[in-house]
Formats: sequence, structure tokens, C-alpha cells
Amino acid sequence: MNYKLSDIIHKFAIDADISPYGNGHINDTYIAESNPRYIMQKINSNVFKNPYEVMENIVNVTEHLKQKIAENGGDTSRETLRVIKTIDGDTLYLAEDGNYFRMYNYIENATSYDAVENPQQFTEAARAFGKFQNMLADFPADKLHETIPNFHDTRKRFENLKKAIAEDKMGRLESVKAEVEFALAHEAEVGTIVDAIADGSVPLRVTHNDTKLNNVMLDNVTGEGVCVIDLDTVMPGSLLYDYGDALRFGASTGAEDETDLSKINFSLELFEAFTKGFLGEVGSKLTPRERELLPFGAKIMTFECGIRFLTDYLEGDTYFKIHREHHNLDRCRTQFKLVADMEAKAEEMQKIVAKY
Ligand code: ADP
Ligand code: GN1
Ligand code: MG
Repeated sequence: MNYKLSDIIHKFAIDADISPYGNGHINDTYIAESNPRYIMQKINSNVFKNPYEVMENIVNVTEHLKQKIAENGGDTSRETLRVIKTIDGDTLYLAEDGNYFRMYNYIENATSYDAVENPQQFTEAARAFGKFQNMLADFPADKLHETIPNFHDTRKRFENLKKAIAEDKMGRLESVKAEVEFALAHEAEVGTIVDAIADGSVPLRVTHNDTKLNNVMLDNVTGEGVCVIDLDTVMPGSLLYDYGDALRFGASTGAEDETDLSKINFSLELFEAFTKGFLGEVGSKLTPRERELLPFGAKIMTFECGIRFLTDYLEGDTYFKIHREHHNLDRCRTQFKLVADMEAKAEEMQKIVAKY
């Protein structure tokens, strides 16, 4: 890249110091220290093949959210992302090297956490994701582009893993025998949600699809959810994806890339905290099959993420950003440890869900 980021922000009529920000695995995120502050992102075009479609979704979704927030008497300047246009009125700036940049309002006086600090905090995150889901319940799904095809089609993810195993491009297969064995032993379950969507027992809804704890901003004073961010994957999906993915990340007793697996367990206390908040918002809307599949949703989303990390490891780390050698393998291992722990705790998880 032979241009400066400070030149790129001028294209959005902003003049400020700019520096790297956040811990996302996909885009390159920067903060512009102007007044007010802004977030600039270089879109990962390996992941998002059509950045204009991503932005069209986000503009439509955030306008819808803005209207809902206003109707509810909320603060539209903080409770939703807002796309800042370029001086030419575009949602993206195309740099000379082919990279696309976008700008958002910075959500002030709020924090995105990389780990849950206490159960109440996780309940607040759950409420925010539940409300987000509710506000989009009447969003016309046919207006949305599928920004990543088959994003949570676990069966397709499993096929991709099998292909990566067969190809073994990096010669890493020998070193991941145990993980591959664990993954293959779960084949019978990979189609459960996809099949339930196909037979209509689990409805398609407009979902976020990436409900990691650091994709929601919590208020620095009240601790309540302020704004759900990272809207690149808002698409038709299952509520089980949003519920399950949030638990995958937030109810773990350790970091996603922890190498000491003795520190990784699935916390039933945090499972309950999230379930309470999420079902408090959306519980009355669930179909019987959705309700029945809640614990399974947490497990299968964790499994899916685990096989995605494993696939990326076998393919040479081309999808998720890595910061050290074997990073994706370390991430895969925590996910599989969590899956095994959820299997051991399945009965208790069912009992907790039945309480709400
Ligand atoms: P990625 O797709 O790479 O995960 P995100 O959109 O999630 O990118 O951004 C990465 C991180 O940057 C977030 O986890 C959050 O900490 C921070 N961030 C992103 N957008 C904003 C925003 N508008 N206001 C404040 N922080 C933000
Ligand atoms: C990515 O973008 P980020 O870091 O919030 C990924 C999610 C994974 C997650 C694993 C678009 O989320 O699907 O669950 O990493 N996002 C995309 O931490 O692939
Ligand atoms: Mg993110």
C-alpha cells in the first residue's frame, strides 16, 4: 500500500490521527481521533467478495434500526451504526490498490469486551442481541444480499473440512489427527439446523450471524447494551445461530485462543445468564423446535467454528487473521474442548432453558 491512511480519511472529509483498533478477525479496523471520533475499516475482500452488496445491506439495516430506535424513544446517534459517506457520496472509498474503505460513527462511552467479566454483563449482551433481533423482525429479508453464501450451513462447512483433509495442502494433517477424528465423529449432527430450516420447524429470520461478545458495545456507566456492531453478516438465518454463537464465545471460561485447555470449560452460570437475557427478549416468539434446539444450537455453533478454524489451518491460514504460528489450531482446540464439555452438560443445559 503506497498511500497513507491519513489521506484515505480525507476522502470522508475527516482530518485526524488514525491508528489500528480492536480485535476483529476479519477486517482492518482503525480509529480516527477527531471530534467526534470515527471508525474506519478496510474491508476484507477475500472474505467479502462484493463490498458494495455488504454496504447496501448495512445502509438498509441501519436505516431500519434508526427508525425503530426513534419510535422507541432511543438515542439514534449511539444505538446504531451510521455509515459515513465519502465526499463523493459513496458508501465506500476504493483505494488505488483495489482495497475498499468505509467509515462509521464511533460509539462513545461504551466498550466492546473480549471476555465476560461477570454474569450480569453477559445478560446485558444477550438483551442487546435479542433486541437487535426484534427490531429486525419486520425487515424485508428479500432485500438482503447473502454476503457470505452458506455462512452457517454446518453441513457445507463439514464438506469443506473433508476437502481440506483430502488435499492437505500444507502437509499439516499428520499433526491434527486427534482434532480430525473428533470432527469426523460428529458428522451425524451437522445437518440438524439446516434440515429444521428446510422442513419449516425452525423459521428463517433476519439474524446477525456473528454475535461474539466484542460485536456489542456496552454502556460504560449503566453496563447496558448500547449498540450491536459488525453488521457484515446480517442475513437470513436462524435465531439459533445468534444464540449459539454468542454462547460459544462468551460462556467459555477462557479465551478463544487459550493454549492451556485445562482453563477452557463451558460455564453453566454464564449459559444461564445469557439464556435469561436472550429469552427475556425473544422467548415468546420461539417455535417449539427452536426452543428444543437451544442447547444444541450452542454446541453446533461451537463445533462449526471449530471446524472452520481447523479447515483454515489445513488450508494455510487464508481466512482468519492469525497473530502467531498454529493460531487457528489453538482456536480449534478450545472450540472442541467446549463442545465436549457441552456434551457432558447437555442435561443441565436443557434444565436451565426450561426455566426461562
Ligand atoms: P471484524 O469484522 O474484523 O470483527 P468489527 O466491525 O467487529 O470488525 O470491528 C472490530 C472491533 O473494533 C470491534 O470488536 C470493536 O471493538 C471495534 N469497533 C468497531 N466498530 C466500532 C464502532 N463503530 N465504535 C466503537 N468501536 C468499534
Ligand atoms: C469472525 O469478524 P469477527 O472477528 O467478529 C468470523 C465469525 C467467527 C469469529 C470467531 C465474517 O468474527 O464467523 O465466529 O471470527 N466472522 C466472519 O472468533 O467470518
Ligand atoms: Mg467483529
